[in-house]
Amino acid sequence: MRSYALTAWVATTTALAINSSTTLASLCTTDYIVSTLPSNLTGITIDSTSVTANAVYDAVSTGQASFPDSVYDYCEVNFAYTNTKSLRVQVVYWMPAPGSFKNRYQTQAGAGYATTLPNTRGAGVSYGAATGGTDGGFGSFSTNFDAVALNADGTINNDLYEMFAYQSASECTLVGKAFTSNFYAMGSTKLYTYYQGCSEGGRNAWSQAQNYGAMYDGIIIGAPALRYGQQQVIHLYSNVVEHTLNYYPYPCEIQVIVNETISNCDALDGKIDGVVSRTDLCLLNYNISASLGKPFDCYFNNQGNVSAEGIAVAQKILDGVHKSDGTLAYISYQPSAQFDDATTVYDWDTNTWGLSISQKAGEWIARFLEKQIGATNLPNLDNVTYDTMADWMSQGMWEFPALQTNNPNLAAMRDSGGKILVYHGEVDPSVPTGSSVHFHESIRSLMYPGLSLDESNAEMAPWLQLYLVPGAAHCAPSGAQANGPYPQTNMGVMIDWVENGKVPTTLNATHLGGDNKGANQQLCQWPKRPLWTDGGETLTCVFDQESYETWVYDFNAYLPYLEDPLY
Ligand SMILES: *[C@@H]1O[C@H](CO)[C@@H](O)[C@H](O)[C@H]1NC(C)=O
Ligand SMILES: *[C@@H]1O[C@H](CO)[C@@H](O)[C@H](O)[C@H]1NC(C)=O
Ligand SMILES: *[C@@H]1O[C@H](CO)[C@@H](O)[C@H](O)[C@H]1NC(C)=O
Ligand SMILES: *[C@@H]1O[C@H](CO)[C@@H](O)[C@H](O)[C@H]1NC(C)=O
Ligand SMILES: *[C@@H]1O[C@H](CO)[C@@H](O)[C@H](O)[C@H]1NC(C)=O
Ligand SMILES: *[C@@H]1O[C@H](CO)[C@@H](O)[C@H](O)[C@H]1NC(C)=O
Ligand SMILES: [Ca+2]
Repeated sequence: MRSYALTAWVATTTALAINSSTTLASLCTTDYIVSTLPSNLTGITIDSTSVTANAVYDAVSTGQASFPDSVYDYCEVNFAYTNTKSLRVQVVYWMPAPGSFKNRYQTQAGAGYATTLPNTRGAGVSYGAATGGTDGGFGSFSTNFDAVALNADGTINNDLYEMFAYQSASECTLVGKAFTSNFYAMGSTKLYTYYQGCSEGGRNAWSQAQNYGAMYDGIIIGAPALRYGQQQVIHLYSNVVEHTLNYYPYPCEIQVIVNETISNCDALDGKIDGVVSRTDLCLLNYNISASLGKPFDCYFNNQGNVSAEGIAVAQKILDGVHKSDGTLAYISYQPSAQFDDATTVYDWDTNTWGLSISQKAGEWIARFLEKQIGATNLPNLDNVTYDTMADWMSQGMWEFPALQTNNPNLAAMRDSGGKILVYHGEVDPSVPTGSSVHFHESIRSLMYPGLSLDESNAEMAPWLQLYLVPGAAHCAPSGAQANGPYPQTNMGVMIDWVENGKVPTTLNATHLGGDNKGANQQLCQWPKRPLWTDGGETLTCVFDQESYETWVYDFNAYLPYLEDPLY
């Protein structure tokens, strides 16, 4: 491994005058890239022998929820560096053609236990942003965190845990910013810096805002898997309800309950379009026991009438996890969301529907909490109660505090001028929508104590905004509420906000499917809620106290959590 004397390479870089007519091919060579590697980053030693470069022309991205269809050229740059933990980390940077580069850098987050999603590179590149990803130091881009989280002796690999929780993303940005500036010979020109992710990527986006706020101009956060200790275990809740009540619903039965909820709550938002834009009004006005006795008929072993047991299971799931003393351990999904976690399997021996343990929760509990190397699920739910769930949530919260990612003190980000855009599907069946609302309210009450709701929201809106997306599922539209819009142009909105000072008042969204495919739709900024007037013609954004209060929770099953005044 060689390190390069800065002065020599600065000279080379500036000698190459880069402008919009410089070809991608002329920059996309290992020699040129080696000459532009940053050599003075604290704690980072880049291995210049590891550089690879590959020019790609007319790359096509289609069907992505987080950015519009696009065609673009880029240079894919790969190299490795060693960090202060002595980890060798592989990074990838997708560099737009010089004529399309717009002085922007973006780190693109991963999802699940992966730190990078290569097929979302266009989310940055199509907006003229050099876009980066990292392997987290896990050994390769195809190695996920869960595969390396435990040491051979069953203890947690603390270095890799910290890399996953927040550090690898920030290093990717640190290296990416410096490299981008050199690659395009930007000199002192401002490089706008962004981070974007959904789900685990949304959690990591929050980790960047909380720990490295001053590093970013804009962070786009979708359906974040924050409060990881609770979030991973909530996936097991539906199964524990089924097991406890000893009733495993027919898939068709639970689907009828959802469909009935959608059709009965559709109009509460003022527009009959198959979209429940107001799950809060649904919660206040609709009782799912109304579907008792409704016939269902999907296929031969999946037909009958909705039972009281099926309704009891669905209602208990919607109620959230309560301990035996009545305290609330965590919330659930909104009414009219799909019951993905409640999926049952058919047993051909007994001809009955039975337990199918959520793999997301089972792996987390078996591998991360119980430290079973290689475990991918729990074998059964013997003796698992709601109190056991709360204990698992507590254990995760205290053992992996960096993954909670719910530190509401964002002063560093705010004070350096950074902007944060949060969006969350109103019928997310994977990360409860209310978890993003609860965190928004934590930030508001910590950072603006003593101000009224209106006053504190007015203080926050210039730098932090939350939008719930009507009818949207987890990081994507929902097939069951296909007429809902989705905010596909968040990067465009963020660029306008950061670079042009255009503060959003509503969020730009598009119908990606359904009857009005292609049409534009604005979303209401929290705490305002959508309400259609003129028979569904006109969108108004309204506040009503009773609806608001359905979103406010007290997680009183826990001792006060150090970082979160609302726990
Ligand atoms: C590294 O060098 C560049 C000039 O090439 C300078 O702008 C930057 O501030 C330096 N970074 C550090 C961390 O010293
Ligand atoms: C829903 O209706 C059932 C049956 O009438 C009733 O027992 C239950 O308390 C109601 N639930 C709520 C939340 O009002
Ligand atoms: C469902 O209810 C109807 C009456 O509404 C009844 O005729 C039918 O037998 C029931 N089906 C099953 C599978 O119980
Ligand atoms: C469940 O609890 C019973 C009684 O405490 C105990 O005998 C049994 O071993 C437990 N089963 C498991 C799988 O832990
Ligand atoms: C639920 O509604 C969807 C349309 O969104 C339909 O395709 C499906 O067949 C319905 N399921 C049941 C069980 O009624
Ligand atoms: C808003 O969305 C529409 C499509 O619905 C799109 O044409 C427009 O460019 C978007 N605005 C921004 C700022 O990205
Ligand atoms: Ca509606």
